[in-house]
Amino acid sequence: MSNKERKDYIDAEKCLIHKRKGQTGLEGVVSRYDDLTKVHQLQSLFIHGDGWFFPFHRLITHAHETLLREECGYKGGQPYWDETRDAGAFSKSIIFDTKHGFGGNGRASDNCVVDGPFANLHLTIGPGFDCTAHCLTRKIADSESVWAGKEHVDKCMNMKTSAEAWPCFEGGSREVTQEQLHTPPPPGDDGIPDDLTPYQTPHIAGHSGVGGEMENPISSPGDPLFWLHHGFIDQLWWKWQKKDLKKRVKDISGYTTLIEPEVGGWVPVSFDDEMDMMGVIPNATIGELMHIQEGPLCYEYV
Ligand SMILES: [Cu+2]
Repeated sequence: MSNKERKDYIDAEKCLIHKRKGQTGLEGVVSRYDDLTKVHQLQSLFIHGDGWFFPFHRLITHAHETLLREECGYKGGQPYWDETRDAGAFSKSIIFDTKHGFGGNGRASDNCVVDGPFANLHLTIGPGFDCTAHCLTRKIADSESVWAGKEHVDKCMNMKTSAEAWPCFEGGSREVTQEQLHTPPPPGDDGIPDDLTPYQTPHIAGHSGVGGEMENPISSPGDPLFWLHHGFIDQLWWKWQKKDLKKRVKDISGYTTLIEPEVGGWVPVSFDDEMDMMGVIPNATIGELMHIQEGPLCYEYV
């Protein structure tokens, strides 16, 4: 992106944060930007480590792009961060440029970001499920960012089914074997799963490589880098789908929740499951979100 394009995008983001009021009325929400963080925060246990991960994050990233365009006059598209280029060396990435990028690492004393366009950004949602006033934090970890590297992406890209590819991209996911579909995992004491895939994956790399707010699986959209990271992850999913599109727009795996359901038992994801945007943009079903140019979505990756 040219410096002008970068500025237009960041200016629109600042408009959502500072000039547009939140409309959901949910706890902790002040700005229109907060509405998005809130939609993610409240549903964290249903949109990570399970079959809703890919479609939910595809829709909420689209919601973000929609708000930038409709409410802040942005004319461009949602950019993504090709993290394969910076894997292992996030700290040197131009994305953290203080003039044309997203600002740098958090300061040593408290990890607060104090330079760039989001310097001293005041967050009211998070950390985690809390709604406590705090600063935007980052703690870049180059060693964690290694897992966004091409060899790790390629490994997942070459997997043939969503049951293999999705946990490989996401990490921390509960894989679903055919056998498990008929015999759900045994009840755990604390509801925290112990049969998850490793955390060393392209999706986790972006979160823990940036660190701070981004590393919080619940309130991570508080860092505007979230959208560039999830644009990257969505672009990888689409690239994987396109390798055998007819088959893969019909291929989704996993359960509808990460944790032990209190009632109803484990339910495999369905194309009829609705992704809830809490009024920010219209909801959409997983079936409508499998293709990025059909149904409510209309975009392309360049
Ligand atoms: Cu998420």
